[in-house]
Amino acid sequence: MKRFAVILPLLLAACAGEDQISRYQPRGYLAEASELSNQADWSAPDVVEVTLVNHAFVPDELTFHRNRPTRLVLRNQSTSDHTFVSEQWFPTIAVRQLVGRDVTATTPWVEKVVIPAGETKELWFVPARYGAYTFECTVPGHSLLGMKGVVNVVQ
Ligand SMILES: [Cu+2]
Repeated sequence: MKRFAVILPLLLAACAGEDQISRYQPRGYLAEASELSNQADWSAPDVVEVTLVNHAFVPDELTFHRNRPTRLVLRNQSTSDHTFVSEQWFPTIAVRQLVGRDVTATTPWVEKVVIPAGETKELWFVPARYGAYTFECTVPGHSLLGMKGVVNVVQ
């Protein structure tokens, strides 16, 4: 038991990895992503803010409007790195850019967003498909501890 107490925090801190963004269309992803984000009016996007803590997204249910330019602000207020991933939903959005502390990546497709401890990332995108999708933190163990949620794309 003593050994677990030492190992568990190490496991939970590991494996956030790096952002996965792509200039090439990943399998199953929206083909017209570039066109959609280029045609969108970015002067007044919807802004949705989420706080990341150990181990939850607050709020854990997010609502976006189809075809509305959106800025998703992910604030990690915890002392560990976390990710924001939706295997079901990410293929259906057109990404404008991913903005971090010292990086702005402009690509139409994203597979994983990493939010380092204490930092904020912004995902600018246009939701292109209606539906309800799940998302989670992919650091091993975190979703089991409650770091998961639901995205709704509505009219
Ligand atoms: Cu996490």
